[in-house]
Amino acid sequence: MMRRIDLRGGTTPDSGPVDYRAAVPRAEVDVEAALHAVRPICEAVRTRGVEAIAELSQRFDGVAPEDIRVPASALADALETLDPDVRAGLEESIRRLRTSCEAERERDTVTTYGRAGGATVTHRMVPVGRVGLYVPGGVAPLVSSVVMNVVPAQVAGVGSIALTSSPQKDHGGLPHPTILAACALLGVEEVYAVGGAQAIAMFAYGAGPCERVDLVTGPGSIHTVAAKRLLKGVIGIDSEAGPTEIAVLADDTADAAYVAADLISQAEHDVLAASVLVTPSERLADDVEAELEKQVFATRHSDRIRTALSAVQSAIVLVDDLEQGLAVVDAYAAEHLEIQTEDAAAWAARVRNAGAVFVGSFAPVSLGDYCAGSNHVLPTGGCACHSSGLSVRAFLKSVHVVEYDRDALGEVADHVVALAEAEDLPAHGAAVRVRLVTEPGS
Ligand code: HSO
Ligand code: ZN
Repeated sequence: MMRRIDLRGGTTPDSGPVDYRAAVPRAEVDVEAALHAVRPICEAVRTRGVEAIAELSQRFDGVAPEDIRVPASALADALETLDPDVRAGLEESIRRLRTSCEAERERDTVTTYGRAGGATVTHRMVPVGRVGLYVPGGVAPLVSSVVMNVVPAQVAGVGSIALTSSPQKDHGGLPHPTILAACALLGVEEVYAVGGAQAIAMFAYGAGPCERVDLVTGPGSIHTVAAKRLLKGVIGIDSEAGPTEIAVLADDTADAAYVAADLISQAEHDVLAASVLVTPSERLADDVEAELEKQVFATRHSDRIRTALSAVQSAIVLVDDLEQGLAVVDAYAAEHLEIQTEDAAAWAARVRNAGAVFVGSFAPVSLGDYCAGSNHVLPTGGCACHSSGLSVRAFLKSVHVVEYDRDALGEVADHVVALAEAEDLPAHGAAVRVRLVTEPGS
């Protein structure tokens, strides 16, 4: 079902560095074409607000609610009728994520300078004022994404949180009731029934009852990704989240049934999802193939999964050893990386590029999708080499606060003047000198 890429024997001492990133291709995601499509949508929302949103919702979702703001009664009703097992799962997910977010929240830092300590620079951490959170509601209502977006924003101390998800025809033009219930559980009261690029534009420009936001986060379709890219600058955005990816680095000690189950779990999301196994063990590769056949046959979304696993972005990559395997997965920079090897923790400690690393046999990606305590909004498409998953930090910014007294300023004055002269900006130096030529108040 999965094609094989054989990289064995590819690293002789003088063959030079191998471009492993190119060796494992990714799905073709044409953001340029999507940019072209979303430009007029964003412009329509900017100029015509809710009227344009209604037309677009009708066109793309087949339904346009009378009012884009979800009424409080609908949130309360959704929580009331929520399946108790789902409620218990959400509560555990919230509890675990909140605990790790609280531990992670950065504190202010204060650095002191000067012989008498009369100078300080403080990095004061300030939450973003207002955020717009996007939760996909299309193919599957990703209720867990409500938790993953809201909890870090709340722990950061964001004062104003709005959330949006596409209107559902089957639910009277409201977002999926489980999504509404999760909002109610988390105390999010400002919820909109708007999806796609028009939702991102609504957040960026404001429309009807929705005031503009400072920052938009959350995963979404290619159209929401394109809209975020287009409107970056008008709003801040988190890293782009495209089709989901799992890479597994495994050796002979791995259980083929576990590896296959995990490759399947992420392929379940999307025909564009990528599942990649990197292993030095041909025996494991064969066993995983056999397990895939068995397990895919028995699962509900087997068509979608089979398509994703046999597509160009999924592969079993054979390597000489785990050292080469590590180089491959590091170059690939997967959204999710599982290490199922002997000494898994030691290999995991050497990984530099991955959205999240899952260590050993009992930490599958689907644990992280819901209840590990980590966040599942993670960089895809190789962006893990420069970006991080969603966290409290995404909702905080720092303000640098500079406090110097006269003596402390005097200690550094000559340096400021010299640097200002070097830039031919003497007035900069003068603004320091003027404070030091005479005693204060004389
Ligand atoms: N694996 C997805 C998140 C998700 N899975 C939500 C299930 N629900 C991207 O990290
Ligand atoms: Zn998932």
